[in-house]
Formats: sequence, C-alpha cells, structure tokens
Amino acid sequence: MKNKTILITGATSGIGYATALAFSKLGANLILCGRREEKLIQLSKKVKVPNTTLKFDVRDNLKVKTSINSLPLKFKKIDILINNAGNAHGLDSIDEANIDDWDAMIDSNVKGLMYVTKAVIPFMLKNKSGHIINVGSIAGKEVYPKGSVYCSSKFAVDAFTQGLRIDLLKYGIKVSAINPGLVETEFSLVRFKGDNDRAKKVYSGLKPLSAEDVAKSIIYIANTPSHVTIADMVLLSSHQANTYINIKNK
Ligand code: NDP
Ligand code: 8X3
Repeated sequence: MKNKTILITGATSGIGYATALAFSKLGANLILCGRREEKLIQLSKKVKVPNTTLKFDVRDNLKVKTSINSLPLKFKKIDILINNAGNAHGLDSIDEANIDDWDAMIDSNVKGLMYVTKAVIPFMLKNKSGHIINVGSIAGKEVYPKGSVYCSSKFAVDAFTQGLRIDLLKYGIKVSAINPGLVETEFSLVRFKGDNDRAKKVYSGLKPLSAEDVAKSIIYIANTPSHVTIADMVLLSSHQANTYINIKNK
C-alpha cells in the first residue's frame, strides 16, 4: 500500500477509524474524513504516515465537492475510496418512527455515500484506475423488524454498488462492498441516541465483530490482484447466523 492514497469517510470512530489505522500500518497515505474535527486531529497525529483531514458532513453535497476538490496536489491521486460514513437512527416500527431519523439515515447512508462517490470519481478517471469499497450491512441483505428505513438505506447501498460496478467497468475502476453483521462500535450508541445501557445490551451475551475484524477484511478486499474483484462480502460474527438468529436466541 506504499504510495497509495486512501480516502476514508467516517474515520473518526469505529470501522472507519480501525480501517485508517490498518492502512497506516501498510504505509498508505490517508485522507481522513468526518464531522468531529478534534477526533480527526487526534487520528491524524496517531497515524505515522502522510495524511490530511477533511471535515464535512456527507449530507452537504456542496461541502463534499469543495472539500474533495480542495485536496492538496499530493493527495489528489485517490487510489481507494472507503465509503464508510453512516449510522442507524432509532429502532422503531414504521407507524411510530420519527421522520427526522429517516431523513438522517437516507441522507447520510444513501445520498451522502453517492455524493462522495460522485466527487471522487473524476480523480479516479484521470488515473484510469481506482477501487471503491462501500460499507453496506447485513441490513442490506435482510430486513428486520423496526429496521425498515435503516435496511432500506443499506439495500440502496447494495443496489448503488452493483450499478457502480457496471458503469465503472469500462474505466478499470473496481467496486466492492463489505456487509458486516453486528460490530461493536459507537453504532448502537448513535442508534439509541446516547442510551449507553441499551447500546451495550445489543452486544452482551455474544461476541460481536470488532471494528478491527472489519478493517482486516477491507484490507483483504483492497489487496487483491488487479484482475480480481471481491464484489460482495458478508462478514458475520460466528455467534450470529443472520439478522434474527444469534447465539442468544437460537
Ligand atoms: P460509528 O458510529 O462508530 O461510526 C460512524 C462514522 O460515520 C463516524 O466516524 C461518523 O463520524 C461518520 N458519520 C456518520 N454520519 C455522518 C455524516 N452525516 N457525515 C459525515 N460522517 C458521518 O459506527 P460504525 O463504525 O459501526 O459504522 C460505520 C459504517 O458501518 C456505517 O455505514 C454503518 O452503517 C456500517 N455498519 C455498521 C455495523 C455495526 O454493527 N456497527 C454493521 C454493518 C454496517 P462523525 O460523527 O465524526 O461525522
Ligand atoms: C448494522 C448491523 O444488524 O444492527 O448495520 O443492522 S444491524
């Protein structure tokens, strides 16, 4: 990964943060993106490789475009884009759910991922190479109760990934998706709006994936030879069979 430049969205926490550290160990140059500036600065100091930070909300298309276009010249050859930023907001049945939560999920997980992709593609076209790795979810493969809009957002990521692979084939740009099951990160804390006890319960009584487990698989996907594309990977904890069945309720 030496001399490769990796742009990672959602690098301030969880999977994005672990992925940034994993790529830094391989000597890659990093473009670290997120909204929490202090976390970006901390990570920027921690990774001992050339890096730059971009603070933007993926929902703001203008800010996404201007931030990515303003990258210093030495970071403009983007080899790999990790579209990771996203979250779930709430766990409610459709009749009871809050529309603001729906907007947050669709705007970040779907439209935000599309905005970042659209902004990065011109740099990859210039180089006639590149690799886009989208972080989907098991929730993009199966719908579970009270998760309809989060699942919709991840089904959309799955469809967008497939479409990207078709449209970018002629340019030699690879497109992959990784779809993890339960991963212990800030994800549930965000979903349950800071309710730590509720968040902890999601992961108690089983061994979930760690962010580092997902990062290792992302590195594996990124490291395949140029003639090999891992199109779609579903990654589960061995304590989870699907979104319904896990070691706690088998
Ligand atoms: P975290 O909450 O730990 O991390 C989410 C990251 O996304 C943060 O860095 C956050 O940064 C960033 N982010 C969220 N919304 C925005 C936004 N609007 N604009 C810019 N950045 C944003 O969760 P995970 O690491 O678990 O989640 C990462 C991805 O993995 C998500 O797409 C999630 O859906 C997916 N996933 C998670 C699973 C899990 O069980 N944890 C399983 C399957 C998929 P900041 O707040 O600084 O902007
Ligand atoms: C996160 C995994 O099953 O909580 O995408 O939706 S799940």
